[in-house]
Amino acid sequence: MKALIATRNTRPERVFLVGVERKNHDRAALRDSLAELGELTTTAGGEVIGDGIQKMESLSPATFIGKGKAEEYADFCRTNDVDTVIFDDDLSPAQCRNLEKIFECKILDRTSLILDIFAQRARTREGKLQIELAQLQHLLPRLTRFWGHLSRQSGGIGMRGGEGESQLEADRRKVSERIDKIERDLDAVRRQRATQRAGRQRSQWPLASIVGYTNAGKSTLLNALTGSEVLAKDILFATLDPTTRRLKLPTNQNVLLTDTVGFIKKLPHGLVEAFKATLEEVVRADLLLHVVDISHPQAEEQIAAVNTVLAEIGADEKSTLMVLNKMDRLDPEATGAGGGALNRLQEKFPHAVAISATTGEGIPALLAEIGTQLRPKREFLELRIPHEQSALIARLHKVGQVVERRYSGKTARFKARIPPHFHDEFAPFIVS
Ligand SMILES: Nc1nc2c(ncn2[C@@H]2O[C@H](COP(=O)(O)OP(=O)(O)OP(=O)(O)O)[C@@H](O)[C@H]2O)c(=O)[nH]1
Ligand SMILES: [Mg+2]
Repeated sequence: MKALIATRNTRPERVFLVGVERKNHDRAALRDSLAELGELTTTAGGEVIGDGIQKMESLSPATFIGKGKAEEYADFCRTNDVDTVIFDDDLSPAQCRNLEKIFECKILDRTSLILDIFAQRARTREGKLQIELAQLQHLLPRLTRFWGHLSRQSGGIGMRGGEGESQLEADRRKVSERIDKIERDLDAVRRQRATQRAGRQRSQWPLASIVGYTNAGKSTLLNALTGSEVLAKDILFATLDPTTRRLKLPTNQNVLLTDTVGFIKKLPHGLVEAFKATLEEVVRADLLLHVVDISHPQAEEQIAAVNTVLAEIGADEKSTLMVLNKMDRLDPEATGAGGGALNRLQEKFPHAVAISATTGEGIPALLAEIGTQLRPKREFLELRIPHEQSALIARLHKVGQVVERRYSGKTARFKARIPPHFHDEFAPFIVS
């Protein structure tokens, strides 16, 4: 890691946050979003000095917020010695440049901040390459003028990350060469990964992936279930690179369990794109364990944000087990925020399992549910059953999933999926 936070030896970077309240939008949600932006800032090593919210009907193409408001905030920032202003929404390169002229300091958006944190966390070669690619693609068009300014500051939030930083100084041709090179390198890393995966596939163990909002307790759960020691910490995006461990269920069934990067609201699309390979584990999984921090006041919004990202990577139709974590933090008597959410979620997801990854409460029930969900796949059969065997036909509909039926002709014909242990019952009627 070349540049940790630039001001480490003096003081943390002083940051001002800006959010915009649009017509018909929920003010509380915006407050939460800004609070989260504040957490992200702290995680990146900055210190939040203040924030501002502007109400707007439509955004300014030139300066995002109104020009007058920008000047007002700029005054505050000058008086309070602010180094960096971070917007909760993505800015266009032109907006960045214009705002920079008004504020006369570094302007970042939520995406740049998240990219910065990812750059700090990346450990594996693949993770580093992916993040560098996303950084080059996002930051490059936004760094025309203020790069000179940044190089004097030698880094700081938004600007760390080995090669990427030095390359940004170079001309655009060099940068696009660098992008090509990273893409080639990533290709090689991914091929290697595919080979490893092929090895695993031969083992025929089902794959379960732990997904969820950042800081929900995914790594803690992996550790609790498999006795491994993945870093679990009360910071956002502690985990970036996936870890897979074998889990042996009480039924002796083996499962491969993968812990991976957490999701967040407004996760930059470029980053999702860049992390597609890492997230392949999620796409290929037979079962998703969606871990929710049930003690978080925004638990339900976080579930929605996770589902949005799952849809983006094409994993929204997977069978998913909801894991309501951090139960130990709920007051058992609570009828307040956490308790209410728990009831609602248990109603919405009847198979949800409530656990505490730290105390171990609910883990046996979770293991049992994983076993149930990963029972061998259903068998696809074509059957001909005489009409008079109505009890058997009724039974087929009860235990199996009938996908096609034809009652005309001497026998009724069905195409159906049935659990393998019912095979014998229907065996006499299977069409070869
Ligand atoms: N009280 C309580 N704390 C928990 C529980 N599970 C996890 N934590 C804490 O929550 C914090 C985040 O846990 P992690 O396991 O790192 O969360 P994660 O989902 O892997 O987070 P990222 O990798 O950063 O996305 C840590 O401080 C954990 O100790 C729980 O059941 N109860
Ligand atoms: Mg983690």
